[in-house]
Amino acid sequence: MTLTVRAMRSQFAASSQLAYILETAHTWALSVQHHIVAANLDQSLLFATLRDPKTSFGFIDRFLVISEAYHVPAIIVFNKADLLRNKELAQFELAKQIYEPIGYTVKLISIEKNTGLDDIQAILKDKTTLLSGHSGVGKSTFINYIFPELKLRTKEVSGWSGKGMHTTTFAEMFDLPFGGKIIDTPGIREMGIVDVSRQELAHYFPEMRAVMGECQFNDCNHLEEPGCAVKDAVNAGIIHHERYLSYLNIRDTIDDKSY
Ligand SMILES: Nc1nc2c(ncn2[C@@H]2O[C@H](COP(=O)(O)OP(=O)(O)OP(=O)(O)O)[C@@H](O)[C@H]2O)c(=O)[nH]1
Ligand SMILES: [Zn+2]
Repeated sequence: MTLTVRAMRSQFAASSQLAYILETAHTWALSVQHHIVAANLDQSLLFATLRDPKTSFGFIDRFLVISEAYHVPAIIVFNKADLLRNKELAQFELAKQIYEPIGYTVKLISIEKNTGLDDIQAILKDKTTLLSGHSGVGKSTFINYIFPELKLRTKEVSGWSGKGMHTTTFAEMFDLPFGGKIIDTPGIREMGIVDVSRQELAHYFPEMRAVMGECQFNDCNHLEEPGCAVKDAVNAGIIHHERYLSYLNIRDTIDDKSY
C-alpha cells in the first residue's frame, strides 16, 4: 500500500514527528512498510552534480529553504567529481564561497572513483538523513556503494535529456551498517515551496535573517523599500547576489493571497 506524503501529512498533522522535508514534496509517494512516518530527521543531504546533469543553484536554494523551514541542517554534496573540467571546478569553488559562510556543508565526491566518500560516511554516521536530489545525480549509486548486496537499479544518463524516467519511485529508509539511517527519495525535478509565505521567506535565508532586523520597515519585503538592510548587504557584497536572485525567484513562485 502506498500513500502520498500529502495524505499522510493531514493524517498525522498533530504529530511533532512530522518535521520532514518529505511532507513538503507532494508528488513524492512512499511506502508505509518502511515506517518513514516514525522517523525524525537529523539532517538533509542534497546530492547535486555540476555536469551530467547540472544542478542549478536555484534548485539548491529551494532545497535549502525547505530545510530551513523545517529546521533541518542541510549538506550539499556534489557528485561526479571525475567529470569536472576547469569550468565546473570553478563552479564548485563558487558554491563553496556562497554556501559555507552561511552555514552549509559543501562536499565534492566521486562515487565512481571512490573519492571523498569517507567524509560522507562520517557525516551520516549515527544520524537520520534524508537524501535528496535530481534524478541522475547518483543517489542509487551511492546506496549501492554502501549496500553492495542491494543492487538497486541505476540509470545511464548518457545522452541526458533532462526528461529521463526516474529510476527510484518510492522513498525508502535504510539502516546504515556503520550506524544511522538514510531515507532515499525519488529524483525530483521541481521542489515546491509549500507552507512558506512570502513574508516569512527571508527568514529561511540565514544571511538575510541575520540583517533583516535592521530594515527600516518591520514588514520590509526586501525589494525596493528604502532603508532595506538586506538590499544594502547585497549591494555591499555581504549577501551573495545569486542568493538574492533566488530569493526573488522563489518569492515569485509563492502564491500568497495576503499579498
Ligand atoms: N562519472 C560518474 N558517474 C556517476 C557517478 N556516480 C553515479 N554515476 C552515474 O550516474 C548515473 C545516474 O546514477 P543513479 O544512481 O541512477 O542516479 P539517482 O540519483 O539514483 O537517480 P534516480 O534514481 O533517478 O533518482 C548512473 O549511470 C551512474 O553510474 C560518479 O561519481 N561519476
Ligand atoms: Zn528589507
